Amino acid sequence: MSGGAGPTRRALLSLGSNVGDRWEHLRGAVAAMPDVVDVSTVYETAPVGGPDQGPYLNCVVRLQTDLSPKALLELCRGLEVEAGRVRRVRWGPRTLDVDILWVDGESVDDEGLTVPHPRMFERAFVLVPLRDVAPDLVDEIPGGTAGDDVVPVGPLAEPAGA
Ligand code: A4P
Ligand code: MG
Repeated sequence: MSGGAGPTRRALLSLGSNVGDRWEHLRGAVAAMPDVVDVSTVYETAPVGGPDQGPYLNCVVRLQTDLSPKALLELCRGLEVEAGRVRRVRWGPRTLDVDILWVDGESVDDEGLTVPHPRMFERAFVLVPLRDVAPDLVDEIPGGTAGDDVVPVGPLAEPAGA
């Protein structure tokens, strides 16, 4: 897929949810995504930044796609709308956040879109699931290990009923 003209390349998207049926928000988004080739384990993670808020479920999805970074951002926004996301505060609680982490060979720094994601290498809730599906991007980086703040829960296909 998906309608673009270029060759496909690897793209990595990060998903997070800490409001409502967190499993269903992640599962629904992945089911609606084109070109998915791999999905990390789902992790329960302590919130980083923002107001006092509940724990997140986070995962990372690997696509093999010809969609441009801009088209991927539109895809991410559409999935967030589908999950009923309302933006109130930065880093605040959300039904679904979908961020573009990385697209092979792409570097974008526009208003409204920065790829690679500027904070991806600082955060265990990104690095740990990213290692599951793209270990080459993470192996040189400290901090990408599961711990008290990032706990594996299970594969997306077999929710633990959380
Ligand atoms: N934007 C720019 N670059 C990108 C990109 N590569 N991918 C713009 C997606 N969006 C990108 O995002 C704000 C704007 O970023 C968008 O309009 C888009 O054009 P947002 O989703 O509205 O707001 P946000 O997510 O609150 O802000 P931000 O800065 O993206 O947040 P972060 O850094 O992603 O952090 N703790 C845990 N445990 N798990 C989490 O998933 N997430 C966050 C959000 C904070 N703490 C968390 C988690
Ligand atoms: Mg976001």
